[in-house]
Amino acid sequence: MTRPGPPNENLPTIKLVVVGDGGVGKSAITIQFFQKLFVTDYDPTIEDSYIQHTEVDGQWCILDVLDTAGQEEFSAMREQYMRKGDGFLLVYSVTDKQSYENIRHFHTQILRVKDRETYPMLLAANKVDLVHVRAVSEDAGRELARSLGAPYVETSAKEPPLNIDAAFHELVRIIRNHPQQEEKTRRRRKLFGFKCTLIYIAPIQASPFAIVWLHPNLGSLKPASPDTHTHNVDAH
Ligand SMILES: Nc1nc2c(ncn2[C@@H]2O[C@H](COP(=O)(O)OP(=O)(O)OP(=O)(O)O)[C@@H](O)[C@H]2O)c(=O)[nH]1
Ligand SMILES: [Mg+2]
Repeated sequence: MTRPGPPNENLPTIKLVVVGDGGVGKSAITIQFFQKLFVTDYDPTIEDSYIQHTEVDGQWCILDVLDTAGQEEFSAMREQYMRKGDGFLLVYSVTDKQSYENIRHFHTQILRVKDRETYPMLLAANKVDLVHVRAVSEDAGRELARSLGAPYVETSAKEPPLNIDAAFHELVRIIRNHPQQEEKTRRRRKLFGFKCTLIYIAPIQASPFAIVWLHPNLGSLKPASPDTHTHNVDAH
């Protein structure tokens, strides 16, 4: 008997964002999850998007995954994609100590952009198949995860893949179970919900400075949208 496919209507869309340093395997993990193949070449990503119907614990959803750029020259795009994510896969490579240390920066930046004390995240220690050049131990990885308050998973995108589906599914579970009580977890309250900005105006008679109150929606300039490639993949 064939299993029923995904229902056509009212499926929730869950947006996952894969972050981490350049070369740690974000694209390899994402392509292994969506296309079931291992990409051996390193082709630095600018931004790629993948969409697929996925069933996790008997519940279907539309999984919208953003594979981001790890290279430093694209770091200006980070805040923009961080705003979009419902949950984040924080990836480092066990062969690259610096990528492990940089995870804290991604974690801090996500919480700041989201203005929360906690947010759904999963720490993935990738390339564990490369045992002979491993530079970050499992203990160190678990310790980092504990300090960030995120679950830990060891992954390999290389054949045979290790914990790739498990990582994405676990992140969906974390998002589903994360309380939506925005107000309670706000890191700081803005005074009356407004931002205060000091601007310089032309020197007239009185003070050359003026205090200007900006509504939050008007207070930030959004950078231009980067080129985003979208891949639609069949359900598996
Ligand atoms: N052995 C092994 N190699 C991997 C694994 N994951 C990725 N790689 C290799 O590491 C290199 C970089 O992988 P990418 O997935 O392109 O890295 P990335 O994090 O997407 O890099 P950016 O797009 O620059 O941020 C490629 O040559 C991959 O084949 C893994 O689990 N095991
Ligand atoms: Mg990439």
